[in-house]
This record gives sequence, structure tokens and C-alpha cells, in this order.
Amino acid sequence: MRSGKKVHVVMLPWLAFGHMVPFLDLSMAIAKRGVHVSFISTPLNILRLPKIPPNLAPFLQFIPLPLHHPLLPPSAEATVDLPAHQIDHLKSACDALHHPVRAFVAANNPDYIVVDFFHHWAADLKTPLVIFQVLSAATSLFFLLVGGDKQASTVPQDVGSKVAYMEHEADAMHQVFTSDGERFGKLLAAASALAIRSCDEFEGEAIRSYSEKSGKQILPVGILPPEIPDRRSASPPWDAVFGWLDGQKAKSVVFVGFGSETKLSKEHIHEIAHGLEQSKLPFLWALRKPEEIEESDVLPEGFEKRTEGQGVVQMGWAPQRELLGHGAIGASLFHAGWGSIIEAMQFGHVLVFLPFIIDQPLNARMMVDKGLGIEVERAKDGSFGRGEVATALTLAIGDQTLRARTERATKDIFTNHKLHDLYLDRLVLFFQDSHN
Ligand code: AWU
Repeated sequence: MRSGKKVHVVMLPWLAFGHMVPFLDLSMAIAKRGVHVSFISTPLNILRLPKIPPNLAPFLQFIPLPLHHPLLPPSAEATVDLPAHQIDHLKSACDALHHPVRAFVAANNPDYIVVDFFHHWAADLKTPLVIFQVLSAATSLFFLLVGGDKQASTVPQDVGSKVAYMEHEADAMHQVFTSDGERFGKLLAAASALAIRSCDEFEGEAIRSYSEKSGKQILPVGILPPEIPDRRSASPPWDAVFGWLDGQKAKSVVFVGFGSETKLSKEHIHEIAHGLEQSKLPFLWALRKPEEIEESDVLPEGFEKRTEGQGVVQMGWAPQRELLGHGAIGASLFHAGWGSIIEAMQFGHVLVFLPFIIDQPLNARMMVDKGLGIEVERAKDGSFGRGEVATALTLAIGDQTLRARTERATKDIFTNHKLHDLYLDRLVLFFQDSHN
């Protein structure tokens, strides 16, 4: 790496853990390469993010900016803290950060602001912008095309044959999406380049299509293989969960989790629970309790009694990366969030997809098309039942070819740090070249 003058980059992720986590991973990766990074978020989000390793502290600082909004509950600072119908309050509170961000940028004169899809007002700050897409390239391409043109058929095949399924989703969310689409469109027009959490070796065709369609320089940053914490959470209630895992056979347990955005309904939870019970497979379910449901009502009557010894359901925000890293875990039943796909693929887990919203159906379709997982069968109207959950789990666990193919991809791509380091080196060169 050529030693350049210290570049200063400001990170501006959307207020969702599926975005803040990869933005922080990227921040740590470029701070390790000598870039000075200011990571802007809110005080409570910063408290909940992984700590900055002491050796990176001179290069990477959190910049806490408090939110102010009359309708936002006091401790709500991320999408995970709010029911779907209140997300608009979070969006307007985030837009009000325009003023303190402008002041920070004026006082510190950074070389770049790395933005998410949301902060359209960053285009007016006169500091060069790089957009960082935390989604897969296939999904980013789909949203670029749907946002500008609703003809899903123009989406290249490698985005996945599930676009029809997404069409009615896109219609349903088109209103919300349009405003997000307008935000993204303004940033795309102003951005110097577009960074994306992927690599040519896994999504080459989608990345090339994205570059053509967006007319922008694309900077794949690699898949940002996460640092797996070497010390596991000792805090209750997860210490007891780790204790239970310690008593299970290697690679025998299915990790079950649906990310930070998906709000499961009681019916969904019941069908998944019955499916797990029918599969008879050991499971660990990191379940986030839906707001409107009493804890005693969340799971089916007698479920916990009947599955005693087979599996564990733990409510709350899970130390997901550490749990996925436990030797007893051998498979994941999850929503196909891009971050969780990358985390599960660190360990060659057999993947069973049960996608719900946003980019999840497309991520699932892409992975299935690449032979890297099985998707729970759904009816035409998108509904699924316990039988489909049990069948997908049993098929996946019994499919040795699938496991071998997944372990191959884990070795060749997902844990190939040398490969992804090269992408990060090139990104830092981009910052340095434009800085000099
Ligand atoms: P992930 O990308 O898996 O999913 P979402 O949180 O759903 O993220 C996009 O942002 C996804 O592609 C979309 O599907 C959208 C959203 N986590 C944790 O540590 N504990 C928990 O209890 C739950 C989650 C972490 C997890 C991962 C992140 C989730 C980019 O849905 O380890 O890093 O939160 O991100």
C-alpha cells in the first residue's frame, strides 16, 4: 500500500443495524489501513454497536448526534426500536441531523462522506460522496431498475427468477419506496462512486450490469467477512444459551433468526415453531418478541414443554455472530438478510431461507440459484405452513452435496480474507488518489 497523506472519511449509515453493522465493519477495515474515520450515529445506537478495538481508536471515532422528534419514544433510535408504522418519525428525526452533520463537516473538512441510501441532503454539503450499498449486488441492481422503471422483466436473469414474487411486494411498498427511491436517486446523481458489499468472484454479472445501468464507477469492497469475536457473551440470558449449545453435538443445531427489520406476526411465529417441532431437529431460536403480543402468547400452547431438550427459544437482541460461530451450530433458518448470509457463510452452515421483506426474497433466490441453500416453499399468495418449514429443514440437513457445495463457497469466497483485503486496498487507494 502506498502511504498517502491521512485521508478523513465520514460514515453516515441509515439508523438500522443491518446498515450500521456493515458500515462499522467497513470503517474498521479502512481505519486499519490508516484512513481516519468519523462514524456518525446516535448515542444509543453507538452504545449497542460492537466496541472499537483499542488499536483502532486513534483512527476511528464515533460521533454521537442525539435525535430530537416529538413523536419518537425517548429510547427509540433505530428501526429495531419501533413498529413499522412509526418508522416515518425516525426518518424525519434523521433528516433533522442535517444541521449538526453540516456543522461537523464544516469544522472538519473531510475528504469524503460515505452515505447510505437515505441522507439525500448530504448531496448539498459540497463534500465528495461515495454511496455504500450494504445490499447484495443483485438486489441493488433490482432496486435501481424498479426504482427507475417498474418493468421487472428488465431485471437480468442472474437477479433471480423470483422477481414476479417481488413485483406485488414492490407495488405494495412503492409509496414508501418511491420516497426512498427519490432520496437514493439524488445521492446517485451527486456521488463520485458507488461502493458495494460484494465481489466480482461471487456477483460479477450483477456488478457489471449495475455499473452499466447506474453509469457510475462501482467499487466492490468485498463481502467484508466479519471479525468473529473470540470471547463469547458471558451476560445473561445468553450465557445459559451458550451453556446449552456446549452440550449439543457438533454442527447438529439449527440457528433460527430473522434479522433486525423483519416483524414476524403471531401466525408466522406459530407456523415456524410447529415446523421446527415437526422437523425434530435441535434448534436455537433468537426470537425478537413482536410489540403487540404478550410474551406468554408468542409461542404455540405447550410448545416449549413439547420441545424441551430439542431446542431453545431466547427472546431479545442476540449476540448473533458469536452464536453462529459456536461449533454446535450447523445450519441456519433465516430471512436471507445480506449481513446474516455473509455471517452464516463464515462457517459453511447449510442455509434454509424464509425471506419476508425488502431485499430478502431476491437474496434467497440468488443463493438458491447458485446452489447455496433451500428456500421454504410458499403458496402463490406468499403464505407458508409448518409442513413446508419442516420439509425444507429436513431436506437441507440431509443433503450432503449441499453441505459440501456450501463449505466450498465458504472456503473459496466467504472466508477468503486475502481476496477481500485486495478490494479494501483498492478502496483506500481510491480515497487517497482523489485526495491528493
Ligand atoms: P441483516 O442484513 O442480516 O438483516 P436485517 O437486520 O434484516 O437488515 C439489509 O438490512 C438486509 O439485507 C435486509 O434484508 C434488511 C436489513 N443481529 C444481531 O446481532 N442480533 C440480532 O438479534 C439480530 C441481528 C445482527 C446480525 C447482522 C445484522 C442483521 C442490509 O432486512 O448479526 O449483522 O444484525 O443484518
